[in-house]
Amino acid sequence: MKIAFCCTGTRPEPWLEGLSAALPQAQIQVWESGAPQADCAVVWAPPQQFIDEQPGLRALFNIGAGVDALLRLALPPGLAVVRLEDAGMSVQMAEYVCHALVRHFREFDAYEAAARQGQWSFRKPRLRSDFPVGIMGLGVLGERVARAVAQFDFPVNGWSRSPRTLPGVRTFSGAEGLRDFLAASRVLVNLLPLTPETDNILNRETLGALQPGGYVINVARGAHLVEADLLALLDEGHLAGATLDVFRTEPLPADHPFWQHPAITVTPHTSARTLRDESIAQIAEKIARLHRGEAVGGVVDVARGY
Ligand code: NDP
Ligand code: OXD
Repeated sequence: MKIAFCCTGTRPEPWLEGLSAALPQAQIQVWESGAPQADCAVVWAPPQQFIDEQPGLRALFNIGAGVDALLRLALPPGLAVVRLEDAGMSVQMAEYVCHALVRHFREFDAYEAAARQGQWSFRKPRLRSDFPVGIMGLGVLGERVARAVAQFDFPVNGWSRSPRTLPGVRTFSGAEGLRDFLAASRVLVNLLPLTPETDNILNRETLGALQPGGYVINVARGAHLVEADLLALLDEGHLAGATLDVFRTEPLPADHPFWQHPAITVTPHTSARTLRDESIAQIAEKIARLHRGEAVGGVVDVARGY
């Protein structure tokens, strides 16, 4: 079995070492133009040239959960695209979202500022029933986040494409359920895949439909958010703030207004990192299954976009 490794921005050596240890019978090589044909590939944002020069590939194993960058390429029909399923990301996402939510709800920023002034001053406790949390996307990551948020006794709403049932979560689905989902939510967590249907989905209309004093936590993709609409709704006071981990342009340009905005917290696409050992174990297991002719999980529906 021949495996090509083509991951932009990733140091290949530890991946090759880990994959070789997990799949001792495989030949694994970093792809370069003119390399021999491989049976499958481990990829992150590969160039179109890689796809074009490797027509014999049966499967692409993406070292991330989101496949939007991969699906922008012209892929031959029949080439399976397999994404990471959790692989240690859901717990990271749960802690990131709970941290952002609790920091906002408990006004820890204000306490921190007061402490810097040497002030021992209490703030009036807020009711968690006044902060219903809406989670867009109830997949591998969204479901884990919904469960974690529910543990803190916040009311939790969830929105997905198809109807879902989750204990402790009020669920909504489809375009027809979106308006009611938003109206029932004050804190909005985005964990949708980026697809033609979800591009620009966080805009004036949808964010404006949140309860007053809304708070946005975007941990999915920058292209979900219409940045000017977020800024306008913050200026108008409809939204109270945002924690943003993903951006249309990454790294976020130095002169971008988000950096200095007092109500926006910026992190550098770090809410759930790809963990190498967990990812290698998952991908190696799937490659072995595929080689034995068995079914694997996480195969992307290319037409649907996730
Ligand atoms: P999944 O594919 O497991 O879940 C996607 C969820 O979104 C499903 O519940 C799906 O609905 C729902 N959904 C998709 N399209 C629509 C739509 N048009 N309307 C309503 N709901 C929709 O993905 P993951 O949970 O694994 O990952 C989600 C995203 O998180 C990734 O695509 C990636 O962009 C982002 N991500 C960000 C990271 C970061 O560090 N910032 C790290 C990892 C991922 P249904 O259940 O009906 O299929
Ligand atoms: C992912 C990511 O999709 O890191 O896995 O954003």
